[in-house]
Amino acid sequence: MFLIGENINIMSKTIGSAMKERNPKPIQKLAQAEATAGIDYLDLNIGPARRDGDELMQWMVNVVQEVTDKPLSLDTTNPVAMEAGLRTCKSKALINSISLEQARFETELPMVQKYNASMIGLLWGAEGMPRDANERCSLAVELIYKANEMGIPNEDIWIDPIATPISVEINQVKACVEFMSMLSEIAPGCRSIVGLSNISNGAPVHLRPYLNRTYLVMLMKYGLYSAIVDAFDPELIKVAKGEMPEIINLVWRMMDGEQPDFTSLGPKELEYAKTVRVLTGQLLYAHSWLEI
Ligand code: THG
Repeated sequence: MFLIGENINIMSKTIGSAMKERNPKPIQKLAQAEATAGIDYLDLNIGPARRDGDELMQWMVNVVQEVTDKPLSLDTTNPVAMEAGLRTCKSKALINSISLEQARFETELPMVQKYNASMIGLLWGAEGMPRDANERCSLAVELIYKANEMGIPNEDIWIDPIATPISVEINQVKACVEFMSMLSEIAPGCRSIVGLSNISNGAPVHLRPYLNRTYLVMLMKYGLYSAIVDAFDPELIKVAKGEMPEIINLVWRMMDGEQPDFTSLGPKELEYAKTVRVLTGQLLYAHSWLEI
């Protein structure tokens, strides 16, 4: 499993102001910490970057490349900034992301070719968020077709079905898992990715890791290729690397319909088992789900 660190992000207070002030130190410190934590790619999220976006992205890429050789995932809605970043990357970059919004794919699909990059194909349609797994499939087919037409091979397309918060709606949480189980059939050779922390948006901060970890294991059942994650959750990284096989086994068995005897489970197993119940919709989500 490929892990992409989410932490260099304009939404973060320290990083946001470091970007604004062009102060490299906090950004470099975070990049090094993510690399040490076991992350494979670093996501650089500069947001819409309407003013001086190209200069900012180029500066960010240079600042990060001074301290690490990790490949970069570039996240901005500004295509001029995207191209400036791609020009500056030393290793094969990942464009985060290209959707079916016309303005986006018309300008950015050619960049995948030109810079020999990979792309995240975000399943966001002309009418916004897909409502279920089938709509995700149609969007995936359409997007892959357009990319293939431009000469982009499937292995450079990382499909993102868009993970959504459990605190908002369970059906979308299930649809994302269901889609993942269908992807290898509809798009052989394509890769997959999710923004994992989306699942726990709106949950109390100290409880977010339980949702993130369990949802990751659930998606891994269907061969999830990569995830954008919080680099500073060591247990998440462990489980992603397959280092907790007994936990992975328990989650997968529950997804196949097995109901384990909760009184026989250890405390760590219980955390995951209880969280599977809410993420599969067997139990309605409430912030107190671990106490039930
Ligand atoms: N798909 C793709 N890209 C994505 C997402 C996706 N990029 C953005 C997002 N979703 C994934 N990245 C994050 C980054 C941060 C958080 C969630 C998802 C987050 N941050 C904390 C917060 O906002 O409360 C803390 C921020 C801080 O202070 O550091 O939750 O789905 N392709």
